[in-house]
Parts: sequence; structure tokens; C-alpha cells
Amino acid sequence: MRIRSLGCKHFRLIFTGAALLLPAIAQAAGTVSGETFYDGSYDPSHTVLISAHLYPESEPVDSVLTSGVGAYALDNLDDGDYYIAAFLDIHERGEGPPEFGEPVGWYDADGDGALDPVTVSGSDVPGIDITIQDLDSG
Ligand SMILES: [Ca+2]
Repeated sequence: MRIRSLGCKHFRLIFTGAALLLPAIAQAAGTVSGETFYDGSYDPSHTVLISAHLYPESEPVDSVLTSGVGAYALDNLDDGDYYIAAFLDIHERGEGPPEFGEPVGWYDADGDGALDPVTVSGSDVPGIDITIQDLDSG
């Protein structure tokens, strides 16, 4: 009986905690959107895969495909900092990561060559444009 009542108490605590947290989690998210551009020698109508990463070399936490370069949106990202990447899927595999030789681009707000994270904090973040380039072009 003693063990059982302890279990109930723990369950109640966990349940209360979840009920308090859920509304906050639901609101603390946003959409990162923008346009992709391509500066290179392949056909820009290939599928483009845009992805959000917690670190530049980590697995993406979200991704979206677009038909050719242009407008994209990564919906419902939890609050946090993300590195946004895009690549031109010249082999039309429809998924990442990019294969060797496929043109890639990362969001770099000031164009200094160092990646810049995008901060989501409870609202949408538009204007995150990414230029995709051939690897040998720069
Ligand atoms: Ca930068």
C-alpha cells in the first residue's frame, strides 16, 4: 500500500507538470521563411531541400522540399537558434543530406562566410534568404 500511494503521488506531480507546460510549448514556436536563390551551372528547377539544424553539422530537426528555387517555409519550429541550409537536389533523391557535388548554401546574414543562426522566439521569422552555390565556385 505504501508503494502504491507513492506511485500515485508521483503520477499526480508529473501530470500537473505536463498540464502547465503544454500551453507554453504550443505557443513557443514560429515559422522560418524566405527564398532560395541559386548561383551556379545546374538547372535551378531541380528540387530544393531546405533544412533547420541546431548546429551546422548536426542532423536537421526539420526540413521541407520545394520544386525549384523560390519561396520556402519551415513551419512550427520550437523556440531556439537554428542554422538554415539549402541544397539543390540535382540527383532528385528527394532527401538529404546533399551528395558530393550537389550545390549547397547556408544562411549567412552578413555575407561574411560564417554561418549565422536564426532565432525563433514565439513568432515567425521571415526574410531568411539563402543563396545556393556550386562547391567549386566559392
Ligand atoms: Ca555571417
